[in-house]
Amino acid sequence: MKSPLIASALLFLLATQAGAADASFLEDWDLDSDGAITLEELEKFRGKVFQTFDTNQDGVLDSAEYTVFDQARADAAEKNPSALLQRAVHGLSRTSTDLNLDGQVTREEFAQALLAWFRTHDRDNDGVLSPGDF
Ligand SMILES: [Ca+2]
Ligand SMILES: [Ca+2]
Repeated sequence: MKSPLIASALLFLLATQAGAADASFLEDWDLDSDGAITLEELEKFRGKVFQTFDTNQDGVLDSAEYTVFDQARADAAEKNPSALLQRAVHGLSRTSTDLNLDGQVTREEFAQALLAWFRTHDRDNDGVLSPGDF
């Protein structure tokens, strides 16, 4: 009688780790909620993305892991339709981040792509993404 219960508890834990935990921090990457994103906030966001979505912790986001990340960004943008989140849905798609097109996004690729994305949107080049930038 015990094992089905344990199995469902495990499934619940796995589902929670893979899914529900993700979207909230995507809404929170403007850590001090002032409507602007600094490079420092971007770096923290980057670290959290890898920690959260690299579920097998091998240092790359593979196709399945990236699909979860895509879905989490879309969900977050739906819940909180800020201009920044809308930009992040498309701007951080794997076609932008998988720079060598091998189907996997490494930490380095993600860092480069995120920085490029930041620079593209930081129109006045002050190192801060503020509402005037997008
Ligand atoms: Ca991985
Ligand atoms: Ca790659």
